[in-house]
Amino acid sequence: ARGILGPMTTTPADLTAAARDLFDASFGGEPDGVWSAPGRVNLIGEHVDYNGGLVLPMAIPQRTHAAVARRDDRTVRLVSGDSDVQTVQLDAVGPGTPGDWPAYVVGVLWALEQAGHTVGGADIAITSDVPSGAGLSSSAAIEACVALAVDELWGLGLGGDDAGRRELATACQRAENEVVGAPTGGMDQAASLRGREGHALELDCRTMEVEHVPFAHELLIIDTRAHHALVDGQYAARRRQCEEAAHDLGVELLADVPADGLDERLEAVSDPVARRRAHHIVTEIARVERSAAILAQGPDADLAELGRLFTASHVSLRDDFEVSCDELDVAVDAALSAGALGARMTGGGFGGSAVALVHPGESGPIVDAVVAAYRERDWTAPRTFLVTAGAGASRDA
Ligand code: GAF
Repeated sequence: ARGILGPMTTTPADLTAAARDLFDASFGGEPDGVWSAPGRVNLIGEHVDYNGGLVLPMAIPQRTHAAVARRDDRTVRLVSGDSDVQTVQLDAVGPGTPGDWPAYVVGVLWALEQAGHTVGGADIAITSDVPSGAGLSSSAAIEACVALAVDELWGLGLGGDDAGRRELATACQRAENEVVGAPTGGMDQAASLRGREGHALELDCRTMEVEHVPFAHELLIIDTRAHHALVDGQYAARRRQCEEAAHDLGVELLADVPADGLDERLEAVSDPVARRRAHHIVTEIARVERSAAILAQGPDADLAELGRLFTASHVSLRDDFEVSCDELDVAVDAALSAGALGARMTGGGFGGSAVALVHPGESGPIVDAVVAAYRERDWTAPRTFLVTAGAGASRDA
């Protein structure tokens, strides 16, 4: 019994129709439109965004769809495929309120108001095939499709170009940081709103400037289905350790630390744990730069070298940054033994997904090897799927 491979069982058209149906069943009638936004996989550059370095994510074909109608009051009614209708008053939204998934939706409205835009209430029905809790940014996908819908329905004029989308991404990140209370960087929201089909996003997280790099290869995503506790606390702890190292090194951001003579430079970091965290960040940024140079070679790109960089990134995340877990390590090791060019955990870690770079048409044995390794350990079977770079957020209907 293989993991799920190949085409998705739902299509974007199915999900658009499902969002309309859910809207009608929950609120009655037609929405003003349906908008969608993708999850993302990060090729390389993990935990680098909040350290101001370069990252290389891409949008995936899996998307979250929102059927939305504008209201004349300040009430937001929202429903998703697996929850009942919830009602939130916009004036009650703020740091920590509301809890749970509605925070990702109304947090965006709140953040846009905080940025000086005029928005109001809405009825919102959400459907999605982005696996949640899988490290594939289902939360950024919700934020991004809601942001694009609100932008259009209130005439904010931001969704039509990259500069405007960058502002929407900032609002989405602020919703997540301040309303949800997760101290993330801005990579995921940028990938979801600014991604381009067939391209990875070379994102400079200091300036939030983007370059779209053609990337046509298929990637194998392995969702370990491991969801570890304490994730939020651990993520925040990593951020603090990076800030501590930057402080000891006398720089604002770890992206300011040159990679040459690193071990000597890092002697200035007094805490050995913070030193290892900084070692990961500085070496990871160098790996992203090399990966970007490889992708710039286009069809002649040296995929074997890119694969080695993937694997080195995993080792560094496992040993220096300590955000991997057994399920991710086993997935990576099994994929490599079965012939993957490279493999690594992707996203925040502590569970979630691994990504493997594979020769075209050769993912079957790799999936078999990962599934067998999980079966041997009596672990829940992983979910696997092949992806190519998908499009950023859009209006669909
Ligand atoms: C999560 C965060 F949301 C991102 O901002 C990023 O830090 C990532 O973990 C790690 O690279 O997805």
